[in-house]
Amino acid sequence: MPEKKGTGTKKTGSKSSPTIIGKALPNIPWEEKPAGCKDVIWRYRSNPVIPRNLLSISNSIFNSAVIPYGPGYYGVFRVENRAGGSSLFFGKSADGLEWKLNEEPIRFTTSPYGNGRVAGGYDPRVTKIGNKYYITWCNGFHGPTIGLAWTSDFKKFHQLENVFIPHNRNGVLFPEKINGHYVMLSRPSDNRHTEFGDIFISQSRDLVYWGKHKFVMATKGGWQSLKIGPGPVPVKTKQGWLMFYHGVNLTCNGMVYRTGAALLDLEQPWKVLYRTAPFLLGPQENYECVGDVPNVVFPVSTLQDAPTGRIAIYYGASDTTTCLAFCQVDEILKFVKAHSQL
Ligand code: BMA
Repeated sequence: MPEKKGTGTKKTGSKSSPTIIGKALPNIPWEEKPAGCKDVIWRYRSNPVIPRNLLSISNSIFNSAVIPYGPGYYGVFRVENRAGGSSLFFGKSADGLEWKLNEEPIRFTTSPYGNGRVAGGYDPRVTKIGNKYYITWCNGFHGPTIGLAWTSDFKKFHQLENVFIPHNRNGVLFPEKINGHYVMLSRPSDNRHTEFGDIFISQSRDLVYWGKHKFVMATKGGWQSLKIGPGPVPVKTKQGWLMFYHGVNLTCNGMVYRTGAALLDLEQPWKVLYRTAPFLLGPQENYECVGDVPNVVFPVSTLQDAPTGRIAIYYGASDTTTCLAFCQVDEILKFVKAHSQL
């Protein structure tokens, strides 16, 4: 039946309908862009959010994933202890800014590799799909590969089989099934400080058997010339999946890690619609340039508030601390499109 005019039916495509397809998060950690700032991503004034020595045993706390839970936030943190080991720790916060971390690493209640085992490894991401929170991370298993576990309460953690055979890093699960498949971005690597790396996508019906592997995007000139890898869980927008990623170049002083953004097709996320030629965030502040690994900005998770388009990005700084930055979705999308080079 044709809609009658002027009956007050719901407007579609109105200017005010939010760009982010997702939930409201009214208590998202947020700071307005400082006056005079010309960048599309700006830093939290009180960075770092988490100092390296928050725990008595910690050498550094960085590259960590945060997710809304109940009225506040939960997170899975990469903690390097003072013996040089790296494992995943659980933490919580009421506001996303002040964090309390457990003193002990996460242990898997059930695991195909041995129940009760410590969650060793690094660079966790957390993705909510349905009622479960999935953790993907770089798991040591005859070389780095992608580990996978789930929890519904952050008290009991259940490890599943590793996703890939070595060597692979940066496994990032999309926050919903696409065409009936779980979909994961990753970056095949080697056993060392890999000097290559492109982004690929893999699919699974059951989170056990992975296939339909496809190429997504490769390195490019300048700041992303050595390797690239997916960062936070992609943000669903009306214009595509917004994927922040890290890009690396090699200098006479070592590797420099910066952040870019790309827009992927909603239905076929291996299709890149736009991709920034300039980086959006790079090591400039002292805490990003000086630390255990200098000149590293490594984005790992985002929070977003759909109605306002606010995005908070958690990133690791110089492999030492956890920091926070902010952006507005419409401004990012405009920038990515205006400066795109595929
Ligand atoms: C990558 C990972 C990251 C780290 C980065 C810079 O290979 O190990 O955890 O932040 O190197 O050292």
